[in-house]
Amino acid sequence: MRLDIISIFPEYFAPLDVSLIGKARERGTLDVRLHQLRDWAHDVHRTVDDTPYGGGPGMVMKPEVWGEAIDTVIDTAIDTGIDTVVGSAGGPAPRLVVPTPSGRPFTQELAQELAGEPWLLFACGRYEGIDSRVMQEYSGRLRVDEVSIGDYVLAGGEVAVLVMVEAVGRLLPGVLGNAQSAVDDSFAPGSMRNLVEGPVFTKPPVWRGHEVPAVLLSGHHGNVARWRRDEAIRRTVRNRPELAAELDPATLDKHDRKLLEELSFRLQPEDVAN
Ligand code: 6GU
Repeated sequence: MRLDIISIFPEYFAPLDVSLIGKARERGTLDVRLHQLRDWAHDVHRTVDDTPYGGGPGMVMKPEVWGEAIDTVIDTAIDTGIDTVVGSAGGPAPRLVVPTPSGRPFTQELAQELAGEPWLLFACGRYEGIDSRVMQEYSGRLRVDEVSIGDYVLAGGEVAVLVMVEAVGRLLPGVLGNAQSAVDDSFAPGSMRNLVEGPVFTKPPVWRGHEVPAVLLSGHHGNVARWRRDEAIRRTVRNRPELAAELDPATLDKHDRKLLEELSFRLQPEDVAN
């Protein structure tokens, strides 16, 4: 997968040199290219922002600089060896991802979808954001997604892009040492869907008087699986009641229902078609 990132702070992405993502880059699974947005500003101060039309606080990123930057990156398509996506000029084109607190939520589902793309281009806004005509312009030529990583406001998109690149990168074939790790994830599709993961333990069996739950030492795989699911349900009810409310009754057995009852958790009545 090729990843281009345009930012006024490319040094924010130093963490991409280390750990799983760093290894994936060394192996060539990930081709990450960082770009300094100011390289496409033409005045002596390399200005990338201006005051907002209509007034208000803060500054807005100028469309011309972004346009030149994105065009230049798109035009490097020839050296990607990508032939699965086709841009308007007939060549390969990236999917454009614009981090913004007003975007669609970044979820494990979106991470999975992005992991299937051959080429992503992240455009990191700062200040009050990028002039909206930039997204309008490229929507005509590329798939464009404005994406938020949560309901809080960051000073810029850089950290959000680090989050997305790590979430997407670990899903690429061969990036995780253990392929099952991604299958077991909280929020991964499957039987544990909509449940967060329960607690985990390793040796020693007793630490500062705290014992590892006996069932995990029992070697009884069925009981272990049952216990893990119970703990996942307890945690989901306690920490993520809004997720628990979405549990599909068809995915719950008698034991699950009894546990939810003990936790005084009421399942939502099934939506009835009208
Ligand atoms: Cl993607 N960007 C910024 N600046 N703030 C955010 C965000 C993104 N997601 C949540 N807050």
